[in-house]
Parts: sequence; C-alpha cells; structure tokens
Amino acid sequence: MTSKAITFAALIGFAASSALAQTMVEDTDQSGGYSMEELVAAYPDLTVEGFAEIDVDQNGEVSADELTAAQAAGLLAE
Ligand SMILES: [Ca+2]
Ligand SMILES: [Ca+2]
Repeated sequence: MTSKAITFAALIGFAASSALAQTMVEDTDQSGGYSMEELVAAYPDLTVEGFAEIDVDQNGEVSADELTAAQAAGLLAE
C-alpha cells in the first residue's frame, strides 16, 4: 500500500466513525416533530420522564430545536 492509499483509507475510516457518532432520529410519520416512539427508535433507553424533560414546551412532540438542545445538554446519551 502506498502512503497515499493509507491516507485515503484513514480518511474513509474517519468519515465512517463520525457518521456513527451522530444518531439520526427519523420523523417517520412526517408530523414535523418527534414523538416518544420516534425517539425511542433512535434512543432505546429513553424513558417517559426523559421525553418530558426534552419536550420543553410540553406539546407532546420534540421539535428539531428541542432535540438539538437535548443532545447539546447530553440528555440523549447513547
Ligand atoms: Ca413525528
Ligand atoms: Ca415540544
């Protein structure tokens, strides 16, 4: 393997690991927010209490902003 090929392989490996670090939550029912079920699909350990904490305005769905805030606060640990 040339040094160029090794550098390329390292870059691919880096891209793959950073993609894994970002857990994607899917709005499967296209409601514009994330329900408990949609969040549990990405975060199986999420509890009802945890969901209530993330749903800051308590409207029953987690918006993209609420999700970002929760991730930044470490409320959605893997
Ligand atoms: Ca939804
Ligand atoms: Ca909300």
